[in-house]
Amino acid sequence: MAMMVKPLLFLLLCLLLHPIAATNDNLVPERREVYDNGRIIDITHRYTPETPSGGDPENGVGQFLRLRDSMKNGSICNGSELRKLFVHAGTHVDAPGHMLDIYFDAGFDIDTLDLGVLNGPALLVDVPRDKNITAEVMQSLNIPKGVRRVLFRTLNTDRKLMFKKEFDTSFVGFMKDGAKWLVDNTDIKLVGVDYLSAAAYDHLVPTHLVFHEGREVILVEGLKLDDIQPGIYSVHCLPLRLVGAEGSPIRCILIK
Ligand SMILES: *C1O[C@H](CO)[C@@H](O)[C@H](O)[C@H]1NC(C)=O
Ligand SMILES: *[C@@H]1O[C@H](CO)[C@@H](O)[C@H](O)[C@H]1NC(C)=O
Ligand SMILES: *[C@@H]1O[C@H](CO)[C@@H](O)[C@H](O)[C@H]1NC(C)=O
Repeated sequence: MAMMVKPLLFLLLCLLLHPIAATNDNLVPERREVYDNGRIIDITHRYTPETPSGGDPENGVGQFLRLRDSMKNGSICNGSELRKLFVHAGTHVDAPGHMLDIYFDAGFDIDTLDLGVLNGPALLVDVPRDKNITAEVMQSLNIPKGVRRVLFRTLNTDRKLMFKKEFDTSFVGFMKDGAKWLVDNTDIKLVGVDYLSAAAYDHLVPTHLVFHEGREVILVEGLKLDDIQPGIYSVHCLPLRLVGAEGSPIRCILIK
């Protein structure tokens, strides 16, 4: 017994005296989906070379990160650079200029998005799995007036489309009449969806136009909504302040 205690004490002493050595023994970073015992849920997908992108349909975003300065090569620090990241890849947000050139030219870029809309109480709902989001589907969801932020979970989540690097055009999204119904009949200003586009592929442009025309609705796309109970949360989304860009990667979390 005593023979075991001594080395243990020694080890403990070493750990106390050499905090850096101590952390070096345990160099396995933790990657999490939830924080603080589940109170904070990360609804952002990781950005990796395999992250799907409508701009690079076959191959995902590819090698968008590069180690420009490397300590292994004598630099005083490691320094990575972002090289080529389509701003509508992975979890991202659209600005009104995405499909309305007049708004692009006028400067309605990511930096002008209302953080008040991107942050606040939000409802996570399940959409019937056998349809795209039409006016009829929107009506059937019975989203109460006054609800300003809704995250729509669809078949895309079940199909794990965001985990596949190839862009899949058969994803579920809003049909033009669904978007119009939402704009005309609800108070929803933040529309969150679980694939790269809020608009179904067949209605890509007309649906985006309906959403973006009024410059009030913000589309957050490519959210990670797996394994979360439907209901009310507090959503917090922060895009990068990309001046001149009509899209941006965005970090979104839900708080219970
Ligand atoms: C960056 O720096 C750390 C510390 O020296 C080193 O362990 C790591 O391997 C470096 N990364 C690369 C890719 O050079
Ligand atoms: C270090 O430099 C060599 C030679 O220029 C290069 O081949 C290698 O990729 C560099 N490594 C890193 C991590 O930058
Ligand atoms: C939704 O629309 C897309 C075309 O935009 C289609 O490929 C897909 O099958 C539709 N999904 C459902 C569930 O109806």
